[in-house]
Amino acid sequence: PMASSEKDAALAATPSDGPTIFDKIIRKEIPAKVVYEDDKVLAFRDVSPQAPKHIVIIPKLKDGLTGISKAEERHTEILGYMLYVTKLIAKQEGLNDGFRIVINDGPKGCQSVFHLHIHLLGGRQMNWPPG
Ligand code: D5M
Repeated sequence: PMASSEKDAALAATPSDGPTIFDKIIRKEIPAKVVYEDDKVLAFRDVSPQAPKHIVIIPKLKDGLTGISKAEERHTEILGYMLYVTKLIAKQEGLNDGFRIVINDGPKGCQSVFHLHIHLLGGRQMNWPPG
């Protein structure tokens, strides 16, 4: 289950369009375990893994995408591309028997970082319904 501190962090987080910790990761100002990078997206291991494999996939250009709830029609190309890259990473990570993709949005979705990101989770049996 999600550690309560993670949930508390999400509930305490203030939605904002300003820079986030992910900008520092993109600029390599703080270290991250990068598993995939190209000109449009960056993917790295989650610092607080909720599964044996837990990877965060982000667009390098936020372009107003603080979260999926802020998506506009101009974002459809990057959104589709992020899903495709997520599939490539799942394969790269050997998640051949299945995996979970999650996008948290807003306080009730436990979003804590306001730069759109896809969570890729795998390496164990996932459960449904999720917590
Ligand atoms: O997910 C935000 C996720 O970002 C959460 O699972 C922790 C992760 N995170 C936060 N800071 C870092 C750093 N510095 N490296 C790697 N991963 C990080 P949310 O969906 O907003 O709750």
